[in-house]
Amino acid sequence: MTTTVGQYLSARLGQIGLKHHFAVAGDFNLILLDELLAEGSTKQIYSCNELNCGYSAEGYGRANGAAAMVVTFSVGALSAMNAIGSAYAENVPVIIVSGAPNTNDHGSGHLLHHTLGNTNYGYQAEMMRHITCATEVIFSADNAPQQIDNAIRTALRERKPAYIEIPCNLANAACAAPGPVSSLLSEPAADPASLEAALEETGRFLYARDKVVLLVGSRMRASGVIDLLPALADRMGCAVTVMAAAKGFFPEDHPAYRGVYWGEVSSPGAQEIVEGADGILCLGPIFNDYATVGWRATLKPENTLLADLHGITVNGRVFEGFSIRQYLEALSARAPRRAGSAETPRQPLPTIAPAPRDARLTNDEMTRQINALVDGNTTLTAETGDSWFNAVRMDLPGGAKVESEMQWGSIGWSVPAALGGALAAPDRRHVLMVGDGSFQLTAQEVAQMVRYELPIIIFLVNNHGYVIEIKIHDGPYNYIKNWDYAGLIAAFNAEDGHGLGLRATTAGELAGAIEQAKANTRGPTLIECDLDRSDCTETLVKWGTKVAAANSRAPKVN
Ligand code: TPU
Repeated sequence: MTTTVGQYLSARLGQIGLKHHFAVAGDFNLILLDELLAEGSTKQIYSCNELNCGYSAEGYGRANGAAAMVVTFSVGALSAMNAIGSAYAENVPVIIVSGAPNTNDHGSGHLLHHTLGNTNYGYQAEMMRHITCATEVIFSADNAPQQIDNAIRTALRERKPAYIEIPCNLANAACAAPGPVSSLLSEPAADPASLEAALEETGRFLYARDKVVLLVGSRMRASGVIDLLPALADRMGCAVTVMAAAKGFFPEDHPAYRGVYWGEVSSPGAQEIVEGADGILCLGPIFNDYATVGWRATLKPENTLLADLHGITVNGRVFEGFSIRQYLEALSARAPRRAGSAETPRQPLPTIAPAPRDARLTNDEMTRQINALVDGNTTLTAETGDSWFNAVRMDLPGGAKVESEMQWGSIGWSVPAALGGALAAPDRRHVLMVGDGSFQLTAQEVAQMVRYELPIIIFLVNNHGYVIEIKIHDGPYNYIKNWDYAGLIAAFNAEDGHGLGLRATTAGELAGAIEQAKANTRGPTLIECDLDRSDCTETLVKWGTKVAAANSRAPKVN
């Protein structure tokens, strides 16, 4: 029972539930790509460059639970590192596989192309080690099965990216065939003593408090247990809020929902509920400077229970040895009713009155129309910039999903990530909001949406500059060259594409463009929304001022 190293990898990717892998070809990975095609468990999807390839995989992994990508040595892998950093920061298991020099060239003193120009070829793995949870450099086909399995298993358990390096002359070398995939997928059993102690301490915490609230954070996506939250909320009867990066992680039409908690820029009433609570169950939160509005929205540790992916902290004690799934499943069966916080009703979001059809397009009107487009089957991807704030203020139907990248915050992420998400979940409607500045980083990936006929609706928010940066700290570096964004689509279509590029300067033009986008099922529709540069959300300005103040704190003097 033998296979080849490349086909072993290919079979494993299919067995863990992938239907696609992303790739950019290069001479160090061509044989590997052939092996993946020959085994055929996953479809090969091509990216314009390795950064986009990584972001596409990251977006795919969010929707599908894991993803894989294949790049060539150095010139490919080093470009992908920003995206792998994103997958690490955002807890997405992306398996990055790099082709590598022929085994005979390692340690030979041979100088190879695509390298730094010295003869030590270990540097790429050393760099990857810092941004992955497992780094496997394969030097013998015999060891490849264990090494591939270890990388994939660790990525799935840690919810982080993992790195596999395959020399170009080993991709088609013979190795043992795969064993049962359960060895990669099975979750370690919870330590019963630690889990029981954690639940008892949780009980002591909850019984001593009247106003308990659930605060859902973005690491809950990685936990794969978002679906457990409504049952926990029903049992406890308490209010539920979400952090900005977890917008949409709890159904907004559920009676317990009280909005987004984001310090001073929270949804109406949410700050009072969270900061007025004496028990806050923080589920998978990331309390960074952005989430705390420049360290201003910090919760009292004595009032919080912190549940993370592999343990909890409560009443000054730490319990580990179980997953957040195991903890929440057990808690949902025995948590006490704590309905005090739910007595405060949800305050409605400010409504935006429809603009007349011939009125100049505004940020408010654009957001109102996009919100109306979002149904329970929509995934809305929101790029860094005012798109975050526009997504956060939307009123979402149950089932709608939002994807944002608020920990890593790398502009350009959203275009390839939306492509990855659309491939992973073809039955959903995919809507992308991206600013002009961000779009310029990864714009060419729209060509792959054309190629793969993905009907993603792109709202290109042309507010003529890096408005989020203008609000944080202004300078000449925040003003960019304007492009004919809608016009790009004709170039990407070339002779055979079905993409649509439209431009809206009035409310009526936007409404018409959205109707055309809905009808265009064989490719992306990019709607360039032309806005005044000064036209942005109030929350962006308020938040930007506070984050800028935190950034400009003077150094402490001893
Ligand atoms: O809505 P708006 O105008 O703020 O969005 P746009 O036009 O996409 O501008 C985003 C501006 C921005 C920058 C330049 N936001 N963050 N940055 C800093 C930055 C630079 N490079 C990377 C890769 N990521 C970043 N976040």
